[in-house]
Amino acid sequence: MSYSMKHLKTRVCSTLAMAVALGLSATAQAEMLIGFSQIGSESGWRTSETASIKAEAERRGIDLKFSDAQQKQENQIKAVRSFIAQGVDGILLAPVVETGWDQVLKEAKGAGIPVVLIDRGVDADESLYLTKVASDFVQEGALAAAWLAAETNGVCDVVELQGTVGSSAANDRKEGFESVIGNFPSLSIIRSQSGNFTRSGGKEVMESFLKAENGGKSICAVYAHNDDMALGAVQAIKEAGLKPGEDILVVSIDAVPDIFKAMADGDTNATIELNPHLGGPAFDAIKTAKSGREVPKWIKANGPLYLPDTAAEEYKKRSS
Ligand code: GZL
Repeated sequence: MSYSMKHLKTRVCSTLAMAVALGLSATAQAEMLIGFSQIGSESGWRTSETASIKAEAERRGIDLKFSDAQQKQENQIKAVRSFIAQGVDGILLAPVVETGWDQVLKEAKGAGIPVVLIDRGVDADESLYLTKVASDFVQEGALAAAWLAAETNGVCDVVELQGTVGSSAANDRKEGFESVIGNFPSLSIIRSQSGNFTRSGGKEVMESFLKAENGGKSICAVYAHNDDMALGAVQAIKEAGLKPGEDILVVSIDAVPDIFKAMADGDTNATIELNPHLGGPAFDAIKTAKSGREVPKWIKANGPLYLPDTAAEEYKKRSS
């Protein structure tokens, strides 16, 4: 082998060795190793939540192992078991539905690994998880209903686009909305079905409601458990020859950038903000627990209601 080839080989080997050493030292320096089982990417809000949590982990020097469950609980359970096997310092779990978590949460607890529920809750003993970092969905549903009652003087036949069946977000947003409209005898939900938090799901279900309700003429408003379904409903209402935001009022939750564009265009009427920046409080909770200090069982992250008067400005702020 010629000198230059031999020299080149030595150079490549020493560079590789240095890269490995640097890589190992970087891993060794990671503040924490955290597993994150995310539901999927079903909505604009979910995508921004994932991006925010990844960015926060990066900023803190946390080594984040990410798993996208494609909205399947069995994939989330597999991911949590894999994180346990990796001996992570903590687990973030966004539970797609409320039930079926006891066994895997017991396994994490048995391994001494704290689990932080992020964005949604579970129907399991509180002792099985460290804390829940999430909004109060009941309050969000109640706020949506209070706005609609004020907007319609308590007289409105509403169709409801529910979120994922069995999810705490859908269950609680429905509960909150119904708790308020129960005070208004002429404000009622005439049809309700899940659009699974997706834009296409919202459009399909709204099309069926319009067909069933005299082309939509007997529908006063649509309450969508998230903005993506509301935007799908807006498309269906337009295709039925009606004016969304006028012929049929539209109220939803999440406050994603596109809903502010729709509001500014007069197609929707109100949205309630759902904070996607849940990584910071979640990582802090794990650190607090590891230092032996108490963590509250629910770390709330609620947001305000937005109306068309600030929509253009909010859209500009959020889409830049
Ligand atoms: C609620 C969250 C919901 C959002 C949807 O906190 O779980 O799931 O409202 C998302 O956009 O799909």
